[in-house]
Amino acid sequence: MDLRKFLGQLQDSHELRVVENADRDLEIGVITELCNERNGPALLFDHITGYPAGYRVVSNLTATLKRQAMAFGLPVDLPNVELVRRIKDRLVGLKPIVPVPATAAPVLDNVQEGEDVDLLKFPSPRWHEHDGGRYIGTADLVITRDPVEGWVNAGTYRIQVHDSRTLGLYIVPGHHARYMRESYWAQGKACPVAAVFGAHPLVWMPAYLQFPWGSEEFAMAGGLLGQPLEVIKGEHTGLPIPAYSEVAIEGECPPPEVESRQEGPFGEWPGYYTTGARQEAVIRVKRVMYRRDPIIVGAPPLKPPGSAHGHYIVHAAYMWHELEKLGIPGVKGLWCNRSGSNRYIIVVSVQQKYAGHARQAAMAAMSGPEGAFHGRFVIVVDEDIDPSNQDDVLWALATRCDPATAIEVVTGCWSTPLDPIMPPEKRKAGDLTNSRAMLLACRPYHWMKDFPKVNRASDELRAKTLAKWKAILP
Ligand SMILES: Cc1cc2nc3c(=O)[nH]c(=O)nc-3n(C[C@H](O)[C@H](O)[C@H](O)COP(=O)(O)O)c2cc1C
Ligand SMILES: [Mn+2]
Repeated sequence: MDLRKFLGQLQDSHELRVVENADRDLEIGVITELCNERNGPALLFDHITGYPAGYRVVSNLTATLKRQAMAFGLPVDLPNVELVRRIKDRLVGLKPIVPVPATAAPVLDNVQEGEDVDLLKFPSPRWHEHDGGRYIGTADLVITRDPVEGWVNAGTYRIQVHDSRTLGLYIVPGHHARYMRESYWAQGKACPVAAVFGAHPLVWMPAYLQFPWGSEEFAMAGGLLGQPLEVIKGEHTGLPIPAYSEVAIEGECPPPEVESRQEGPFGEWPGYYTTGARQEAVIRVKRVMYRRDPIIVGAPPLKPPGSAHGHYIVHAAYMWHELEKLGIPGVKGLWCNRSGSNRYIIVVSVQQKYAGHARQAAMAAMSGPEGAFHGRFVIVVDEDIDPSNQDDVLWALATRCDPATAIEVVTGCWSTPLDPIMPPEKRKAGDLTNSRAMLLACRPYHWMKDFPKVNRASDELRAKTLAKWKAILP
């Protein structure tokens, strides 16, 4: 599946703007941020200062609900939670389809090996002012094979450009490639790696979803696309590489004692520079492949509620899917609040069917791979609350959540070094956990029937009044 086809669709719908003569140092990043705040179109940067025409960067690709719906081929005017539901339904029925060898491979338009590799020819942006370098990989796919079990993972982990043949790779604890890499290192070997910078949104998507250990993201991409992903076999690594990738590399990640470099600082998804600059492992690049006029897809983290890729919509769908898989009944909606950095504030609406149901939903929402990864608050609301409506959710919290009895805290949960509120001494001790709060902002089940009625006019009365008094209503 081809990113360029999607860009064509965006263009036809006036959802793509070409920007010329921007500088890869900060200008692309800040234009992306400003345009994102204004709910603007996707941005295709061309004629980037100091780079040949055709060496492009695209950002804000699926930043809005509309463009996210377009990526899935869904109607573009669905209400928030309905869009999430439709995406969730795709994930529920997802059948993995294994990749097939490609019949055509545009990624091989240009190939350079060894000394001829020059990663500096790509206009990798320095996205934010205090970033320590330029990042070619923000919306990337990092491909590795488990040396013990043999399956292939694809995950999105940020990649910095150190020099013409060296990249920095940052993977947080708990992510799959980190364990694969450590297995190679334990044998004293370098870990073979391929990476892709620029793919169709549905090819990329599984790489940032928390599929369980052992589940191959490329097969999931095939399921999402409804057809097998076409791949080539990497000459150096034997790893599968999507044939329509815009830019791809192959190389190896040596043990950190052999080589590591300073990575970061980088403006991260919670909206801070938390991890600062550290020594991290590198990728020594052996081969670079790219299409004619390559397009790097960029998804820089933006201070919430900014979201350059709108992936909070897909996270919500996946978390809802996890609740269904666990058999939690009555889930009417799920939303990842944008100000909550996509995953710090998860809101689940539930039609309560039995005592303890709301609490069960809250615990389940924190327990699947997607919901468990670095969260903070889970708020459960009743079915009359739209979880995507912040005012409604805050009203429910204000009026249906008794702090003494309906807030529960769990400690020792899966977090990451990116957590801005992790105390320095805890971080130093290597205790990279955080706590979670469950807020049951729903009517207590055992006296639900006696809970005061809501004083908003009924839908019938509103409709009747509207019809009669339309003229006086603003
Ligand atoms: C735009 C974007 C950037 C990300 N950057 C990183 C990163 O730098 N390091 C990391 O470990 N996870 C990062 N993630 C999260 C992982 O991609 C995500 O948790 C994924 O499920 C990991 O794949 P895995 O489960 O196969 O390890 C990023 C996600 C997105 C959407
Ligand atoms: Mn994985």
